[in-house]
Parts: sequence; structure tokens; C-alpha cells
Amino acid sequence: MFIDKAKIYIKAGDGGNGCTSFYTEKYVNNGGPDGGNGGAGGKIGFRAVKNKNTLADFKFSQHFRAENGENGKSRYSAGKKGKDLIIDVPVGTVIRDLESDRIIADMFSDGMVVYVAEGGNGGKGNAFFRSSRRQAPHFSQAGEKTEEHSVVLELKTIADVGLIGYPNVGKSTLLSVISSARPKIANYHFTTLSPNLGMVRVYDDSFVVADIPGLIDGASEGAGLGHDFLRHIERTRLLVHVIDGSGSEGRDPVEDYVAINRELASYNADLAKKPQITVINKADMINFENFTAADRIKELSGSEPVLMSAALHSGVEELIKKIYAELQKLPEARPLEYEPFRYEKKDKDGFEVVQIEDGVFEVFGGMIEELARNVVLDNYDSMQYFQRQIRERGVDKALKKAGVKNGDTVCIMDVEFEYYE
Ligand SMILES: Nc1nc2c(ncn2[C@@H]2O[C@H](COP(=O)(O)OP(=O)(O)OP(=O)(O)O)[C@@H](O)[C@H]2O)c(=O)[nH]1
Ligand SMILES: [Mg+2]
Repeated sequence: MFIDKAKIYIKAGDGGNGCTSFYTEKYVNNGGPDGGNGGAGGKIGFRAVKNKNTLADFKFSQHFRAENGENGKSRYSAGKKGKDLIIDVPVGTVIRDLESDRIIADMFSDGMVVYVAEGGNGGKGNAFFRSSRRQAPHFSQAGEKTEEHSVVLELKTIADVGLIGYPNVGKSTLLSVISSARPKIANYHFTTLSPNLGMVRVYDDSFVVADIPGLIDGASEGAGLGHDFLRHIERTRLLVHVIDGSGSEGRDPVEDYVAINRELASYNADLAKKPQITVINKADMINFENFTAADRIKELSGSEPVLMSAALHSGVEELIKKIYAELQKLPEARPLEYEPFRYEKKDKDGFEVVQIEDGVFEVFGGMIEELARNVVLDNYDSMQYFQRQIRERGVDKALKKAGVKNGDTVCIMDVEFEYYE
């Protein structure tokens, strides 16, 4: 199955907890604190690989988590860092944040790796908190937790040339003649259901051609296979517009030429502006008495169409040379231009005070959560530290401003305090 859009969930690793422990040995009493730090959580990254050409794998697995950091242990032993998780995607995959719809990365070149989510920091062990004033800290810090994010993967094939045209005009036949690709070819509409890529060798060089499903009137509004596949030619440098010159299905080649260009323009104006080479195919079946289509298309497009029979391989060499010459004049394909979106770590300084009811206030926010990592609530040492920090960081002031009075209740995380100045 060809899948070119997928939604997945990614989560970098949580940091491991710091350890609270005291040195023990036979005959040694009251050893010092020796709890080690937790390890950092693993990062999440994406890697572009050229041996994949669909996002089908993501149909079946959608949850990706990097390893958590290990907890710290006694004897100053630090927890191991969590392993990073690198997710392989086909070259040309564009990664977006679901919520903001902003681009995180355009996986444009083979082998490139982009890290998109940092792992949580490990918590400090109690050995870290030892100071001259506090010889035996009975607390350690919890590891930092990371959040899960939803991201959208979208494959936008990278090819030099895109083949466009009505169904059954011979696009896939052309690709099979000029490259070693073996797309399905048959005498009915929509033989091609997903893009095919082929590499065309010319002189000592080569270029890549993408064959997409045929377009029909109203494709830009979703008719037929719709414009779903047009995104695979958005990044091409040149379009080759294939027309059935024989009118074998009772259609007029000139009308076809105009209609397909109209569809392109209503899908995306940039696509319509892309340089085009027009190819009149099925020349073996054209009745050249009264054949005026080539001249009229030349008038409309401003350049001579290539007359060709993909079936008889005639005119094909000429077309390849023309494409190649045209490509030399065009700039190399480039990645999308975007300001990369990054997942911010949680705000660690802000907090808010709200009055929930008469005499009851609640304090919450990133700063509170961060502080709470440092606290073991039933531990006197740690509680003192917490209260002092809260005062120092302006929570007291904010409470007063909100109108707190002696004897009121203040809720912070899971704990209720009675407020006294
Ligand atoms: N007589 C003749 N028939 C051709 C020529 N090129 C292709 N055909 C035939 O036209 C039919 C359609 O060819 P395809 O290559 O599958 O056409 P397509 O444009 O890829 O069609 P879709 O994938 O459905 O959009 C097949 O039966 C081909 O054999 C040609 O130059 N001359
Ligand atoms: Mg086809």
C-alpha cells in the first residue's frame, strides 16, 4: 500500500530520578550521603533514508518513545543515559507539529538527521545537595518528565521532472521507456495509483522522473484521485506534460492541454508557473491529415511540443535531450524555506496564583512543578527547602497581592498549607 501521509506520536525519554542514600559499611555509622544522579532521557530524531519510498511503516506503528534515563544509585553511582531513538523516514518527508501546523524539518537529503525532542534531565542525587550547612540531605531530585507530541509526516517526493497529463495518455509507458522503472501500464484510466520514480541516464549524468496518477477535470477539487498526488510534483524543477495526440478516447489534444493547466493553476499557482515541456504522444496513431494540434499547442505554450510514440520508442531520445538541456538551465531543487519549529522545554520559572473560593488559593505553574521535583513531602529537610524557595521566588508576594489573609488555605500541588505571615 502506498501511504504518503501519517500521524505519529513521539516522546523523548524521561530523566531518571536522583537517589537518596547514605554510605553504609560494617562498623561505619552515619556515613555521608552517597545517592547518585539520574541519567538524562534519550532524544528523538529523524533520519532521511533513500531506500524507503512510502510512509507505510507508520500505518502500523505510531508510538515512538526514546529510552528513559536510569535512576541514580547509591555509592555515587549515576544512572545510565537513555538511548536516543532515531526514526527512519523516506527522503523528502516533511515533518510538522500537529498542533501549530508548523514545519519541524524537511528531510531533504539522504542521511540527514534532525533531532526534534530533547530528553528530560536526570534528577540530582542527595550527594549533590550536601553542603556545609546541610551535612545529611534526606532528599534527592526527581527526573524531568517529557511530554508526548503529535507530529504529521508528509512525503513530498524529490524528483527533477514530474510527468503530468490525463489518464491513459502514456505517462507510465514513457517512464518505462526512458528509465529502468517498471510501472504498471494498461489501457484503462488510473492504472497508476501511486507515484513511480525512475532514474534516467543521459551522457554521464542522470535525472529523476516522477510519474503520478492521471489528472482529470476537477482534480484540484478532489475529483478522480484528486490532487493528493500533486504534492509529489510540487518539488520538481520541470514538468513534462503528456498529451494523447491521437484523440483515441474522443478527446481533443488542445482542450486537454488547456484543461490540465487549468487544474494545475487552481491547485497551486506556483505549480502552473513551473517550466513545462509538452509532449504529444501516440504519434503512431495520429492521422496527420488535418492535424493542427501541434501548431496550436505551440501557439499557446510558446514552444515546440515534442512529437513522440512511447510505444514505438520514437522521439524518445530527442525528448530526453530536451529535458536534460532544460534542466541545465534550472536551479537545483532546494529544501523548503521555513523557520524550524522546536518543542520548547516546559516553562520553569512562571507560576500563577488563583483564588478558588473564599479563603482558598491555589498556586500552580512550571516553577512549582520544577520545585516539586526537589521535594520529598514528608521530609522535614526537604519541606523547609521548598518553603524557603517559595518565599524567595516571589510566591509570597503574589499571594498577598491576590488578597491572602492569615489563616487562609494555600494549595500547592497536592499539599494544603495554612498561610501565616
Ligand atoms: N499506440 C500507442 N499506445 C500507447 C503509447 N503510449 C502508451 N500507449 C498505450 O496507452 C495505454 C495507457 O498507457 P499508460 O502508460 O498506462 O498511461 P498512463 O498515462 O500512465 O495512464 P494512468 O496511469 O491511468 O494515468 C496503454 O495501453 C499503453 O500501451 C503510444 O505511443 N502509442
Ligand atoms: Mg500510469
